[in-house]
Amino acid sequence: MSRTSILIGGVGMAMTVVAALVAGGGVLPRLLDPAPPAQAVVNHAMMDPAAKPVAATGNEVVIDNFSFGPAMLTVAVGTKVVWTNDDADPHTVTSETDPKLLKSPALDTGDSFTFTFDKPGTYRYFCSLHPHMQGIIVVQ
Ligand SMILES: [Cu+2]
Repeated sequence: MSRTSILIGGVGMAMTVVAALVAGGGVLPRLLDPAPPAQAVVNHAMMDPAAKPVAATGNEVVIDNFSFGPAMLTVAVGTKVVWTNDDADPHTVTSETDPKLLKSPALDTGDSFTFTFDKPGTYRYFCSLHPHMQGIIVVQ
């Protein structure tokens, strides 16, 4: 065996080791990847089975097409939540249980209702005009 072929063999083995590290570790290519666009990150998070619950954040619920969106909203204690009716029909925000913490008047198109949640808990509500419309605010 010539000196050259030994050298080539050594290089080849070194490259095999690197390839195995890359394939097995998975960390190196991730670090080298350019940052994906923001949209891709969101999609990944939504599809990642480990990323749950998929509770929405923010403090706004939009009423449209006879539904509350998001149907489930998680907020921190002290958050003022705003419901806005973007639907053509009037709707209400009404607690499911008594005493009714949430008790909005009928909200016409473009009307808003706000409520500040001071205590942690799970608050279920519905529209008293269309009881099949239901939503949940989780206060943590
Ligand atoms: Cu309604």
